[in-house]
Amino acid sequence: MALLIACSSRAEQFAHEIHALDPGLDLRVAPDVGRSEDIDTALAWQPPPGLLGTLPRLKLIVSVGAGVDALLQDATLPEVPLVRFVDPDLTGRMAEYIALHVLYHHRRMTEFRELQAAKVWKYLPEPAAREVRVGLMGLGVLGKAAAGALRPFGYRLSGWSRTPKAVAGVACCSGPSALDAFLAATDILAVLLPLTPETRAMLNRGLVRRLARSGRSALLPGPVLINAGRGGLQVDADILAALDAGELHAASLDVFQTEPLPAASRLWTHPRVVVTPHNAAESNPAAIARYALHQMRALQRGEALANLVDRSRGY
Ligand code: NDP
Ligand code: OXD
Repeated sequence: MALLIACSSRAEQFAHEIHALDPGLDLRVAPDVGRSEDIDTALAWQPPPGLLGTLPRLKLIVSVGAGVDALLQDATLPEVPLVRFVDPDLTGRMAEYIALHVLYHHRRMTEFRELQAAKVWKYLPEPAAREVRVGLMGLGVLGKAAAGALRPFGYRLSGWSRTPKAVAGVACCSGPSALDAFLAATDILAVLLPLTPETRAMLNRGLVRRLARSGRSALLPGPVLINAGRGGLQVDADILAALDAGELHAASLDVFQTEPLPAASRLWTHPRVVVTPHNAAESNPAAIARYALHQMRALQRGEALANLVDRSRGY
């Protein structure tokens, strides 16, 4: 029984960590697959297309990412159980990222940075956190953790998901019919949705126009978008057009339609955009190693697998 690491980056790091935990394990690193019949588990992140489909005894795929959209795009991906990465280290990092960027925009840091560059000493009105409406798109593992990180500040939290949810301190709603009301009551939109056929290109100009622009939080100059889900959720050109038209005040984007973000993209230089390199919540190699071995052993003992992906839903 062998474990194959099929990852486009950090494969040697994962191998090092797994070997440290289980030196006796038959561990292979793609492209050195060896006898393909030996492999029952694959740890995967952007594996070479088609590779996993050539493993005749593969029984489990462990995704290095929490999001599995890229894996599911491979039509040759074997129909074996696929588990995604869910881990307190990753969850904590994402909660930090969302809290950091909500605070950044609530406290009008975009404008303070501009004022600093111009050496202008100027006060700007800032609403209290209790007046700012933060809408979380996606109330899964990461959306709930983000809510937990934001709650102590007193923000008015709401959340939108596919199916009904109950999250302490969050006004929850679900499904397409609830989306308009959710957006209309959102000043800062934080997106933690998976990329699926239903969610692709959702963050477009039409959606931005449905965000709140007035009311108790009119002290904020306009709506803000934070996207740490997937780049395919957003239409980069629409975000830029909405920013230029003043329909969107600012954005923090960790993910992009094309990654790395091409040098020619105006998102790099737009004064109201914060760009981060898809690092909102990186998977920690030691945690990945523990997780992959835990899932592999559960499989071998015939135990239930945690965090199974529902392929029909796409997440
Ligand atoms: P989960 O599967 O736990 O949660 C996904 C949430 O999205 C659920 O609440 C789900 O609804 C909701 N959802 C899915 N489809 C729809 C839809 N059509 N309409 C409304 N809501 C929908 O995922 P995680 O929270 O663990 O991760 C979310 C995403 O974050 C990942 O898929 C990945 O793309 C991204 N990510 C990004 C990282 C980064 O560094 N930028 C790092 C890690 C993850 P329901 O609860 O009803 O199922
Ligand atoms: C993930 C990611 O899905 O890092 O875990 O994007």
